[in-house]
Order: sequence, then C-alpha cells, then structure tokens
Amino acid sequence: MISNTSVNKFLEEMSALLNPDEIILIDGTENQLQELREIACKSGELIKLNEEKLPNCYLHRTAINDVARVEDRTFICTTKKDAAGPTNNWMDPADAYKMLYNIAKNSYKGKTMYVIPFSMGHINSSLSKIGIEITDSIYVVLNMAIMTRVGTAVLDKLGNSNNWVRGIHASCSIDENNRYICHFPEDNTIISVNSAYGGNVLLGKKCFALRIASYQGNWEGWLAEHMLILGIENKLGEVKYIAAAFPSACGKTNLAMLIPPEEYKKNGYKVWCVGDDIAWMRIGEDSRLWAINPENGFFGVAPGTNKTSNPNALATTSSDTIFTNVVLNLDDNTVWWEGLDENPPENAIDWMGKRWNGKVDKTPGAHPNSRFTSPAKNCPCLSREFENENGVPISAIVFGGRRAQTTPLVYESRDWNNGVFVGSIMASETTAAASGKIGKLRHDPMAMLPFCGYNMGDYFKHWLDMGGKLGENAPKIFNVNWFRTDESGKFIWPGFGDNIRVLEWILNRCENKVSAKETPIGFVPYSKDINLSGLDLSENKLNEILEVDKSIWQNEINDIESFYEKFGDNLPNELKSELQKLKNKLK
Ligand code: OXD
Ligand code: MN
Repeated sequence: MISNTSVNKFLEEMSALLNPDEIILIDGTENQLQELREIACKSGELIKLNEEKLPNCYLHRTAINDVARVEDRTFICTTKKDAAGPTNNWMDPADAYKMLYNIAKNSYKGKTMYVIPFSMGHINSSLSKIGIEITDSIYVVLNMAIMTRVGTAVLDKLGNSNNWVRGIHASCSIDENNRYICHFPEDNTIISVNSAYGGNVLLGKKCFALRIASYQGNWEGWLAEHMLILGIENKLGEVKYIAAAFPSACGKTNLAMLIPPEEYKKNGYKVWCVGDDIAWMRIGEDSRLWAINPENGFFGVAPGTNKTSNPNALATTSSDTIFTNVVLNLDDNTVWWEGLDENPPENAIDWMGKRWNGKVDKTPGAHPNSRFTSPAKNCPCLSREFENENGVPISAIVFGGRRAQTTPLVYESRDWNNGVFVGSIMASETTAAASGKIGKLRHDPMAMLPFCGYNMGDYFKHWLDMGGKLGENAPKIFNVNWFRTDESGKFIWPGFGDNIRVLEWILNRCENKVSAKETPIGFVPYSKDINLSGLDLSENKLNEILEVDKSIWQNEINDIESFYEKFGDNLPNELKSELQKLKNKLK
C-alpha cells in the first residue's frame, strides 16, 4: 500500500508497539473523511450540528482536564541539554523514548491506528515539508484534514525519501500526570501522549511547524515563526505584506482577517489574509524575505469572535468546521460562545457536557480557550496568493504583546539588529491558550517562548544572521501594543479594524513617506501621521498611548537584564550592545 521504505519501517515499529486492531491510511478523499465523521458521531466523539444553519459542522468536547497546551509538560529532547536552552523543558532522548514508549505501549489495543500523511505548505512547493502522524483519534484525523494538506498525494510527493517528520499521538487515558508532548529535533520526531486537545495533538501545528521547523530553519537558513501574514491593498491595487508575531490569544486571527473601517474602504483599501498563526520565511532569489503559511486552515479561539470583532472568521466557521468546547444550543442544534452575541441560549449544554442556561448560569458556557477548526478556503478575505508556492514578499515585521502600560501603540526599531532586540524583549500578559495563571506578565521573545525548538540564545543569533544576509532588503521591524489601558482599566485604542490605521503608518515608514519622532526605544509616530478620521479618539488620547515614559522603561531594563541573564554565554553580543544603547538613551 505504501512504497516508501522508511515510512513502512516506522509503521511496522509503531504497530508492534501500539498494537492496534486495524490500520487505516488517510487517503485524503471526501468519502473516507465522511465515513470517519459518521463513525465519530455514532461513538459520541462528534455531534453533528444543524445541517441547514451550519452545513458539515460538528461539535467536539475534550476531557475537562485537557483544554489547552501544556507548556510545563512540553519537552525538547536533545542529546545535549544546552541545545534546548534555558527556556525549554529538556529530557534526555533515550530516557524520553523509554518513558513514552512505556506509556504508549499497547494503548491502541481495540482501536484503529490512523496514518495521516500531511504536507505543511502547498504539496508542490519547494518550501513545504512532509510529516506522517499516527493517531488513535478520529478527531485528530478530521482536524488534521482541515489544518494541513493530507492524503496519498503527499506520499506521492515524498517518493522514497527519508526526509519527513514522524508524529506519534496516543490518547492513552488522558491522564494529566502522564501527559507529555516531546520533540526530538535531532531525529525529526514528535511524541504526544495522554492528551486530545488541539495544540498538543495536531502535530503539524505547534510541534512541527514551529518547534521542529524552527530547529530545521536554524540549520537550513530560514525562519519558522509564530506569525500571521496579511496583505494590504491600496487603491492602486498594490499589495504589501506584513508578518506579525503575537503571543497566543492576542488577536492574531482578528488582525489577519481585518476589515478596514469605512474611510479606508472608501479609499480602496482591502486586507487579504495569507495566514493567521504561522509563517515560514526564506530569503528569495531576489534577496528579499518571502513567507508562506504552512497551514491549510484556522484553529481559532472562539470566545470574542463575533460580527463586529471578526466577521470574516465568523463567515469562515459557517460551514465545514469542527467546534471544540463551545456551547451546544439544544433548540436549534447550533453553537454559541461568550462574546458571540447578547443572546445566550437558555436550553443548552456547556463545554463540560452539563445542562446550561445562558440567562441564569454564571459560569461561562464555552471554555475560554474553546476553538473552531475551519478550512482556509472558507475565508472571505483569503489572499489570492494563499496557494502561491513561492509565498509573498514581506515588507514589514511586527511584534506585539498585551501590555496595559509601558509599550506605546507602535514604534519602529532603528535597524535590523535593534529590531531583533525589540523582538527579544517582548513581554505579554498570559492568556487562556496555555494552562496556568492568566494575566501574568511574562517575557515571550518573538511570541516564540513556548514554540522555539532550540536554545533561544542561538535563535536570537539566527535572527541576527538572517539580517546580515538580507542586508538592505531586510524588512523594517516594528512593535505594536493594542492593549494600553486608562485609569479605569479600559482599552484606549479601539483595535480590530482600526488597527489598519497603525499598519498604514508602518507601510508609510517602509516607503519613507512620513517622518517619525526619535525616542530612547525607537521611532514613534507624530500623532498627525496616524489617520484618526471617523474615529472617536482625540489626538490627546492618541498622544497618551504613543508616549514613552522613561521611568517605566528604566524599570523594564531591570526585567530585561534578569531575563537575558538566563542565556549566559549564548546571548549574542549584538543584543548586549543593544541593551547598553537603550540604557544610555534612558539616562
Ligand atoms: C494557538 C496558540 O493555538 O498559539 O495558535 O496557542
Ligand atoms: Mn498560535
């Protein structure tokens, strides 16, 4: 059935270890996927939703103890501990394999082993990479079939090559004390046990496209980043592309699918989504930086998604979607989540499977990290370059975090090295996307803290080297913060569609169309250069969120220094010198 020698050997070994009753190769046909949906509906793993209102849509509930990525149980397993660096959990590969194989042994007994050949990126693109995930979960198969390109076409592309990533997922008993998400970048292998939550088990996504791929990118000279990619079209029909990194659940999907406000629409502006979560970026033959989105769908956070915040995402979810951990409305067999509208269902089931009345019950009906998995092709603003095998050229790189204070609405770094410094000192308040405390400030360089598959000191060095190679073609690097609050804790900047006002300034800076004010941290806009027309925000308020307060930044320095200390000798000198420059400027 499969002619690739290395794949066959892997499947033989895995079937001996896991002991499934049956093995099914996912061929990518709609017929096979439909059969699996039906089996999952029979077993209760999926609930079929209202076919008229939500065609081909399903609901799934994970176990209550399995609702988010588990960073404390995520490991990078490299021969040398230093290769994983101070920001990753590390395990010796031999110990990890032994432990994981013990946990997973015979765990497919009575079950089917599904074999999913998948391609990250367009199957024909030279920038793409191939993986094979085995799993005992139909939910995983169906999600992978939305999020990646799956099927026998991938095996045809692979031929007899051994260059592919092995992904092993075993649900086991969803025991959180034996849950492990382990990466073996030296052998292109990922093993995930005792979870069935998306980010831990859709191994093409965070595990491969970020952790393993970032390691590969360091060797091969490219970047795998936690970034959305969007194109902004002006009235002349010219499209410029921006790649932007934000920590999880900070509005990446909303920004990637932004709908411009009326003033901008009138002036011919359009925004095109290339990707909402991951960018693979390489230096093209023209020496510019080119990006592809290796995914084929969106695994978006449901709560807060609505007709105003992200009408494009809502439209994207209106068919062919798997919803996870949202509310089931029993009246019409549709779904609901907090922030969808003001009309929660009264006759409903919450994400835990309990009866729920949205008018009376105080507990949220949907989990704060509940999700939708939808195909990219459903997105009304999907870029026509989405399938372009070469990707899109990047004009600007944007970093951003969730900071109530400190960081201005937007600032531009002085040059590439300073931009890498800006990315490396990113900090953000934590969200529900990962288990742990919410709202706690943590350093999250380039939004890659949970996703960098190697020593982050070496990762910074790699970024600096990429700048050296790009030379004068390097995109400009910016930082944004949509989340500054006033005394009463309310966000000052409206965000959502109005973020285009900031992106416009960014592109104007890339084209040297506007000047900017120099501050100790970089260049901030003159308020006159941010278009406020049609917006209920005074220039004074705008100036307030553009302000760089030296005393707050002096405190920030202490924080950066203690964060940097972790990296010891692996911290590149260029970043030490950028930090020194910042200190001098703040004096
Ligand atoms: C995601 C995440 O799911 O970052 O994209 O957690
Ligand atoms: Mn993400």
